[in-house]
Amino acid sequence: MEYANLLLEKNGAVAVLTINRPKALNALNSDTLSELSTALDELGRDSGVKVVILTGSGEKAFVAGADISQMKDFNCLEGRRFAQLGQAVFRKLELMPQPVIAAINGFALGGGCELAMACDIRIAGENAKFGQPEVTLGLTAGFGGTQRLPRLVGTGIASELLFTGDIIDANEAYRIGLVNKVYPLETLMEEAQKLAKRIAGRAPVAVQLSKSAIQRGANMDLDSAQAYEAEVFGLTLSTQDQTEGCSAFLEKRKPVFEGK
Ligand code: DAK
Repeated sequence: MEYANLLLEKNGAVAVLTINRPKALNALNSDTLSELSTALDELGRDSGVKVVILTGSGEKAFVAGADISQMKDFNCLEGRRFAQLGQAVFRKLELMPQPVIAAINGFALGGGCELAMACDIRIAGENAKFGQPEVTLGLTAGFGGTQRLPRLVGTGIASELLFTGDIIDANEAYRIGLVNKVYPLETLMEEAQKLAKRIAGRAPVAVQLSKSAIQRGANMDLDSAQAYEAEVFGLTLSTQDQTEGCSAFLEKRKPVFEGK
């Protein structure tokens, strides 16, 4: 499918989804969010795709936020609809079967930081900048930032970022645990691909069930989450990949997983 504001490239088991509005620093307007929703559905249905990399077009921005030019004229109800659209798309990222790696190649501000936080793993270029500057615009974060940022970095640091709107660089983002790794921008996509291929080489059903246990378990109490983990673990024992993985270990050879 063709998208006006996205590029979707599938290469074997890894798909690269690029937000492609470089002139507006890849800001998210409602059309882009709707396309993102459709693209995630398409990828989620594609059993050939094992890992998705999400990035921004150009060398300056991952996503510089929700589109301020569109947002400024919203009335209350339109604002609520926009927030609901963004929240639904970001939740879709968390609940789609495949892991999603955010390759953050520049500004990840406001909705851009929130988009990165909805991905499973974040790696950043040295030029990346992060922040939730909504309060500088008279807004609150509207795409889950008040919820995901404290869960990722703790309430104190999240509150400071959300109350000040301060922008932090990639090293500070690494220090507070907002990103897993920082690379020179020139090697960011190569590193993202390496990581994606490493994950894609593992048993696909087990990887997807791990994602499900992490994401769904995060919203459960410990007992319910562990019960879900036990169900998920039991389910892996019904897969051919589990037989292959354990046999390969005992036979001292590399496993060949088929996602079955
Ligand atoms: N929206 C729209 N256009 C943007 C944009 C954005 N977020 N960010 C940049 N652009 C556009 C600029 O207007 C400019 O367009 P032209 O003037 O060329 O037409 C072009 O991208 C290049 O930007 P600059 O010329 O400003 O580039 P600089 O290198 O000088 O500065 C910058 C880069 C990232 C520091 C600067 O562009 C900037 O501060 N951008 C705004 C960053 C920001 O504040 N982002 C957070 C947006 S607020 C909610 C739902 C969602 C949200 C809140 C509530 N509800 C419904 C309740 C989320 C809010 C946000 O994300």
